[in-house]
Amino acid sequence: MNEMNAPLNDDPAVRFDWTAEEALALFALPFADLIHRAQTLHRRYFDPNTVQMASLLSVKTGGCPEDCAYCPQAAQYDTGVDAAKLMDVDTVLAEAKRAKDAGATRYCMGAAWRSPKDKDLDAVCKMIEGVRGMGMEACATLGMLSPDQAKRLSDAGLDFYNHNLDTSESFYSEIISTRTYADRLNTLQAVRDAGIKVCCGGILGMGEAAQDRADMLVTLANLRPHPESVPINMLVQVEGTPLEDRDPLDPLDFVRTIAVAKIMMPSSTVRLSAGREEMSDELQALCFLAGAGSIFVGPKLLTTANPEQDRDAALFQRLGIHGEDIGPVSTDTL
Ligand code: SAM
Ligand code: DTB
Ligand code: SF4
Repeated sequence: MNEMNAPLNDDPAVRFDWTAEEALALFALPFADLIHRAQTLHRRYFDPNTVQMASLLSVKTGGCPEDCAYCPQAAQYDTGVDAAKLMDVDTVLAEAKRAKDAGATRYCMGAAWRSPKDKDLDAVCKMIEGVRGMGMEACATLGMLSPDQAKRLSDAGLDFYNHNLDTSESFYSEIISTRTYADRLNTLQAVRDAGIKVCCGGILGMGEAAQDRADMLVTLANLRPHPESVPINMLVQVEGTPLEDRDPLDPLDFVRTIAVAKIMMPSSTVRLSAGREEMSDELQALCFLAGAGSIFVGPKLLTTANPEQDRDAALFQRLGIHGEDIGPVSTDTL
């Protein structure tokens, strides 16, 4: 098993009763103390010099009916992203094979849907079966799911489902009006009930307050078990979206959020997700020090740019990081 499930865990550091005050107190720690604490907990579960590399493919791009204010794929914003139909299964599997040959061990497929139609799920299930048949783990992010849909994905062999809370419940309504925070939590529950591992995190730099970052982490860390993966995205400001001109977040507050996420969910993989294209190598190094154990690789995320693989390879070499698919290391070896 790659990422350890919290119920199997008797570590008192893996808790589900976090308060916003505790989270804010972590954010307020001196930077060195915060990073030290996060890195110490990270080492309890992960090899600190190994970073997992995940590949991402947009299998259905653009034309989305939702109004997520950050998203270049929302049909109502003029962002230059053209709407495309769901890719055919063979094309997706040919791409997946290329990723596998390049060393990927997990393949993530994203679709710009509010929720999938049952007919679309037929094709997505074939994609999942194909990816699993190549010996890779499969991950998907397709929008909201009903319990029946989650069950179908589980039966097809889906390992992970990505569905982000994105921000705190109180800031959420300023970012998305077409669905509720409760809708998001219901999908997460359906995914969990279907036996699929949960990948759930958020976006920073949308104009949220420190309290919102703390509240989002409290909601995530009080899910029982914790999401196995926690993607922390830095907003990619896309022209045409309502958030194109947001004041950028202090990069050290981004690092702090990764560290607090790691302290609150130490056995989970915290993923340094969108926004790396704009980050310096030094900022990414701080994120790894704060406990980020995974990145997306390849020149494109879903529609926006991501660092070229040679830049990542050079960064890993400078840092002595080994890039691979990782799981938690045994605590008795540390
Ligand atoms: N439509 C599905 C959904 O919303 O769940 C799946 C795809 S959606 C693009 C996946 C995630 O990408 C979003 O939840 C959000 O966290 C992230 N994302 C989208 N646009 C972003 C941006 N401009 N900057 C950072 N993260 C972004
Ligand atoms: C996540 O939290 N970040 C990834 C993945 N899950 C699917 C997506 C980031 C998308 C950034 C905007 C884009 O490229 O369209
Ligand atoms: Fe659609 Fe997902 Fe983008 Fe929201 S984040 S507009 S649901 S693709």
